[in-house]
Amino acid sequence: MQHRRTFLEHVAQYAAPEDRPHLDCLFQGLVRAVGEIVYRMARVGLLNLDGRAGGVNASGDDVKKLDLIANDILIDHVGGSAAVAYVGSEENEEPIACPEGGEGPYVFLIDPLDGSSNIDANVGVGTIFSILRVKQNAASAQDHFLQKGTEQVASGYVLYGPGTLLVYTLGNGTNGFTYDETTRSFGHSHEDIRTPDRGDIYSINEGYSYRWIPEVARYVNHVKVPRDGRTPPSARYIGSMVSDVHRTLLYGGIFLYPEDQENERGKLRLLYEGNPLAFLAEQAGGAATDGRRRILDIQPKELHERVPLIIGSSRDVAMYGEFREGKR
Ligand code: AHM
Ligand code: MG
Repeated sequence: MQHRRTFLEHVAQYAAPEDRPHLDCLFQGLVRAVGEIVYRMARVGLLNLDGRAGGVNASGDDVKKLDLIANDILIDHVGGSAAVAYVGSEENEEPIACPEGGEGPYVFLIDPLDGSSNIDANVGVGTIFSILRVKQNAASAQDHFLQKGTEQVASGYVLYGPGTLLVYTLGNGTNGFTYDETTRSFGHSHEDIRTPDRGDIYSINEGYSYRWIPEVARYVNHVKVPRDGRTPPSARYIGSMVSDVHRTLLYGGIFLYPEDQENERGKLRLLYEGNPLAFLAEQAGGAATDGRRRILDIQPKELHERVPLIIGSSRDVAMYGEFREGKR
């Protein structure tokens, strides 16, 4: 196999000099954590890590589901690095203070296993991460996390699919790497990902159409009809957002998880899902909004706050905005 630049080499080349040693330390922990998750992911049915887990095994030990195991692995390996002062996770109510990284420059945010309800069906799932700097004069641990997405030092996801991919940005483009279990490293496989400015795929849970707000219904009805001699659109909704967003970044189109008549903020979390994916999308030339505002400009008020998320090709996201604002 051709030798490719590794993920850690890429970070060393493109991170700002003051961040380089700290990011290297953090990402070494991430690569180790991914190795452990991949090992288990490939053996879910053999290690009793599927939906049947969650009780007590024959030895009386707690059997944890893979999303909780992934959470523990990431907290151990990344939270255990000297670069990380706090970890915030979709799985934990409160921020976790990291003794090793008490003086570390970063807070690390994770959705440890997004789409985990799909694991039993062997569908691709993902880990989403975001890195912020610790705040000077923070009033509380939570205060470190309540920063706009524009403040992210880096973000990314790991997609556990037929291959394991890591896609990340430091704010100078979006790049993808493929995991090689034999060397336990990621090789550069997707250089400078660019999302087409328009796409032919829309991705939304149509099962919720009974509770859509009228603006969403009008938009979806509009995109379904081929216009201007363009390719007829295709619907694709895996229900595992990292897979859906990864496809959208590569092929173009739009992914929508909007607010609806039952959930006025939608489902997805601003800090653990919205911000990191929005940073990646923008760095690939795409866009991400809540329908009205750029995701990265939203000032978070709570650690687990939810946000409508519309992400993908810039022209498609802009057109959704026109429908959402009632202009069309
Ligand atoms: P999770 O973080 O609890 O896994 O929820 C997020 C997931 C996304 O991966 C996916 O896009 C969405 O939930 C699917 O939700 P729904 O079944 O409501 O369409
Ligand atoms: Mg999630």
